[in-house]
Amino acid sequence: MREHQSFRDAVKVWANVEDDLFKRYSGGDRTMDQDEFTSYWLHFDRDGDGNVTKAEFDRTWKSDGLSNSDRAPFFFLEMDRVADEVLNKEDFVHMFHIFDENGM
Ligand SMILES: [Ca+2]
Ligand SMILES: [Ca+2]
Repeated sequence: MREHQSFRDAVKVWANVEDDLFKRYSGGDRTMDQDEFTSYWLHFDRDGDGNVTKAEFDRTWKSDGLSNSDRAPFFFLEMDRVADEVLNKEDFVHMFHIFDENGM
């Protein structure tokens, strides 16, 4: 549970800061379904192989001008729910449930 808690905190910080981006991908209705959620995260996947590597995550984070770029590695680790050093659909499913539980 401890682990979930820190992920929730990370998500809250991130979602507040990146509200506009979140809105853009949620289609303006302020909620994300699983497809919207997945397509948001897959925009980090620069080479389109379905896996977001740490390097891709860092690069996209910076090129999007997202804040807290010093925390990007922390977010990456928190989001890598199936710990294999890449983010992909298997992780997004877990992440989505946590977002959902969190009322986001
Ligand atoms: Ca990739
Ligand atoms: Ca993973």
